[in-house]
Amino acid sequence: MAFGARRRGILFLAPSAAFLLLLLYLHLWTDEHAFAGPLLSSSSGGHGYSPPIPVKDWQPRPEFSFWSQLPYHHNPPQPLKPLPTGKPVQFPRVQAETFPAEKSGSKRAQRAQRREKVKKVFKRCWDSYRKFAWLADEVAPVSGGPRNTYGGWAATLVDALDTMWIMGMKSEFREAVDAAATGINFTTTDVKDVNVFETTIRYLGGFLAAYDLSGDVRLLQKAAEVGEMLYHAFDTPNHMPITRWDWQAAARGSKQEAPGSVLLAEIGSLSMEFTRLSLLTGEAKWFDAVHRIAEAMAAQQDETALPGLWPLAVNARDAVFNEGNFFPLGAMADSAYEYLPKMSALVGGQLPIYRTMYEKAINTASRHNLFRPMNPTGEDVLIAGAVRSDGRGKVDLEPEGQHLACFLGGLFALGGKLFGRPRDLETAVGLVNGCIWAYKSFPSGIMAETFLTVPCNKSSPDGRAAEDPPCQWDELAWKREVLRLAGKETADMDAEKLSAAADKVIETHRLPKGFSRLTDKRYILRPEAIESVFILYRTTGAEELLDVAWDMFSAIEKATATQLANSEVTDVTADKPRFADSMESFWLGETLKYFYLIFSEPDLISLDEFVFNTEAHPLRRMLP
Ligand code: DMJ
Repeated sequence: MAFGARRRGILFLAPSAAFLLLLLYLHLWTDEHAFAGPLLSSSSGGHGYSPPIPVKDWQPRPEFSFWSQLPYHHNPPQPLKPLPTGKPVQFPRVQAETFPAEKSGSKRAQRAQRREKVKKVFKRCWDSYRKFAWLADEVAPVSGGPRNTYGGWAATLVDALDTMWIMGMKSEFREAVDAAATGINFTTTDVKDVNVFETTIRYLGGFLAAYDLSGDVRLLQKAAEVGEMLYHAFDTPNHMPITRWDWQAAARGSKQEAPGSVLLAEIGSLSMEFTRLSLLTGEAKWFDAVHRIAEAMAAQQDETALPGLWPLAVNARDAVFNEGNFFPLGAMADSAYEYLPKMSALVGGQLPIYRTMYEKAINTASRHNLFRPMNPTGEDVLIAGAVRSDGRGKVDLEPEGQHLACFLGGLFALGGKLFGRPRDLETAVGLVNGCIWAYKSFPSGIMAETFLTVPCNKSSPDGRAAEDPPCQWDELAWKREVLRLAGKETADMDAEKLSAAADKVIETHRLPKGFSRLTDKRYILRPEAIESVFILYRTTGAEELLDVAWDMFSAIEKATATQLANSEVTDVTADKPRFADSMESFWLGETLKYFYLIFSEPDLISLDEFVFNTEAHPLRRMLP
């Protein structure tokens, strides 16, 4: 593997700068661990980041070289698509100009205290992982054992690396990097099928971000090892990936073909990590692989049954992205949309198709998927639902809310800033308020995984223009919907009977007002709500969001803390929710990171320097 392109770039620098860089480079390379910590100016976190360091030609450690030596059935296409290494454009500023809370000493002190509490929770979980599940994917937070859920390559360790760096846990970080460098082996696994998307966002994204922050070349080496492995999932006749990949068959050298049905999110959100890996190594094959997917999506975006959006399931075998009638924005579709503006930010606007795709998608989603849920206090909030379209004008909204879909508020805020779309910023506020409303509606203070609501009539594209009819609470309409969804006949009932019958269902299922059915009552330590609150805070500076975040954190900690760590809970309507003995790696990789960052100085991981992948791993943006 040649990393030569980046090294040659040094020759064009002014001689003195080149000499300094050379010294630095030699220093790092001769250091046994090549740890670049001293390059960073802050002791408390990751301020004062240095640019990525050019990397010596990379050879895998002999014991990890399997994937880089395994022959392809279908050689990488020639010519490869050229890397976007031109001049980045100047995007508008993403972060707010001012953060009023920062002007008050007491508020700064309060957020610093809150941040320490978040760190304490992180540290407790990390210590348990270290003690009971070192190098396993997860620690079971109640029973305490190790658990392998993502290939057995230490998912929690890799997902948590950059969080530790950001939290200033440098010795834990070093220990984890030492362990990763020698102890994580992507040439072996016990699982049959590997999820290419999860491996990309957690492992590849985790290593790349930890490298972007620390400059430790061993992390880039691990990222390239993951990249070498994953590239074999693209070794198909049309170079489209196999997203649920028979790893064992591929390792035996079997021929493979991409499946006829894959999830949109799983094929559409590999782009940021593969592109960053290519940019950091100078090796174009990873970028080529994902940019082909983006070009196919762009070519078919206007020809779907809901032009602008892609159906939930697409055909990778024939590269068909426009057949299907179901168009959600949450589970299984989400990050395909998330990566469109983020790719644009990552490559400094050099690949216009990402912005074009984003704007088309968001226009359609605003018109058809977003709606105002009827709620007792008349709060002006938005929820992102799913849509079925027959392609001939019949478009039906499924008014389901999902914790996963809460990422959209942050996305609208980011896209609104990057591309100068002020109306999207208003929509972002509505969407974030929708998730806050849902959190506040449940007795535990935490929103359920999925639920149904009653939509208000909407007359404007995103259901919240000034001319929209007021969304008035109609208790009987809500109760009627509760009974309908519970499968009860209401035609012959008068209002009193209907109300009494509904009350029984409401009591049995502990339905908060405005929620017509709880389709999944769990909370699995997901990040999306705090993610969007964090992004909205960084983009607007609105200080009330700090208290919102603290209420969320306190509720989550109260409901999920176990003796060892934090656990998924089975029912957020319960007074004391039961533990499910699971702590996914995103709790340390995402959720606690966003909580920590919102209570940090606003320039720690500035959105004008970094862009988060969907697993909250901050990747360095190309800047002019
Ligand atoms: C994470 O792995 C990522 O955020 C992904 O995009 C969605 N699911 C989880 C967290 O909920």
